[in-house]
Amino acid sequence: MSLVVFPFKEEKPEVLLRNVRIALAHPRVKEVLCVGASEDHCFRAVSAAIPELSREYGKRVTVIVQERLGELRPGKGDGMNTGLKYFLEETQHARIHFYDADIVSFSEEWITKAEDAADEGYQVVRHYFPRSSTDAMITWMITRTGFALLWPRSALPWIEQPLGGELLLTRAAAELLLSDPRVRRQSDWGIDTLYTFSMVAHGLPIYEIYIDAGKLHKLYGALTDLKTMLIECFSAVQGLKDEDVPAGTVHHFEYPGPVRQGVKERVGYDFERTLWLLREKWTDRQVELLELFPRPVREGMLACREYPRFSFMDEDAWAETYLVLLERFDPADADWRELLFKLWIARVLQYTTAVALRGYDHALHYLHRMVARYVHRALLGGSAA
Ligand SMILES: Nc1nc2c(ncn2[C@@H]2O[C@H](COP(=O)(O)OP(=O)(O)OP(=O)(O)O)[C@@H](O)[C@H]2O)c(=O)[nH]1
Ligand SMILES: [Mg+2]
Repeated sequence: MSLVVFPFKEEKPEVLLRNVRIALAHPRVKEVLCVGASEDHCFRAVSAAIPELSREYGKRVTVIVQERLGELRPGKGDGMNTGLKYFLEETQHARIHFYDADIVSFSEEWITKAEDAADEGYQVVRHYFPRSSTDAMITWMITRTGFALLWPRSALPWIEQPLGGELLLTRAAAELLLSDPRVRRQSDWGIDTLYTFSMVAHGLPIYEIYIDAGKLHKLYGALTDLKTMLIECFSAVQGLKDEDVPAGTVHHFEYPGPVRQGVKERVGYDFERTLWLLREKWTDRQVELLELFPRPVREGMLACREYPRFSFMDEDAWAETYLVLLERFDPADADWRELLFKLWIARVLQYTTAVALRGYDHALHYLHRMVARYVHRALLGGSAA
């Protein structure tokens, strides 16, 4: 039997409660836990609804505030780790599922598919979804790029959606993750990176299941939200750069189905607003930091102060930029944070205009090949043709 956990922060209670009901109705689910960032409006609404839900389904439903377990900004990481800790210390269930609370396309199928794969003996089951070619720019340009450059022989670069928050763990896998100090300290947005890293570093067999319906959820608000996420996701990779990851993890994935037109046509971000971020918030210190980067990157970025530029930030320029960032980036320094944000924006805009504009199929093929070329580069130097 399984526990389903929803970490949440300021979500719409009706969306979360709908998802709680779907989980409670599933025959494999014995208990549902909601872990709130604080006692916010959503927390109070869910707490009030629990006694009735519990009666209706005859199953235990609990809502708790996350514990302070980590060392970085208290965020989603503390939420997920609180869920893991509850699972291991307060229950005897065999498996734990995590799902984001804001998903409006959640269904029984998500739980069933994960349980089926776990029945086959996989210790970790991860959900992955069709995404538009301009979505997931942190995943592709930060996480998968970093995994390929740093651990080219491991399974890490090949995980489809390493930042996905939808996954199943067996009890043994949960124990390994929570006892990994690198996981426990990661209280912020870096938690997804750390779960993925730790499961591969521990050699756990992984199955990625494909959810055709897609993950429809709350859209990004201000770009500042994304900025924090970007910085925390990059810092998470950077903090691991000297760690070893063995090759040889069992990693299987379900072949994706045809992608619906709506997903293919979705534009992931506001191009015009993003363009102007390249011109903003420059300081003398950022200009100085640019000295550390290869000439085309330095000169291109300097020119952005006058007029947004990005065509210089192609795949190879980004790899070289990324390697400098891995050595020198300082998350405690506001100028470094702003510079990382702008460098990444240049990369995303270059990719959008040079690749994504050519169409969905071309773009997705490109992104997968890009990761493969980074793996090749890390193993053999230079870039593969
Ligand atoms: N407990 C807890 N949950 C959080 C916190 N921050 C975010 N969450 C939840 O984590 C889940 C993912 O957060 P989102 O803001 O939806 O992240 P996203 O931008 O959709 O990320 P992707 O799904 O990877 O695209 C949601 O259920 C949030 O409510 C936090 O500080 N504590
Ligand atoms: Mg979301």
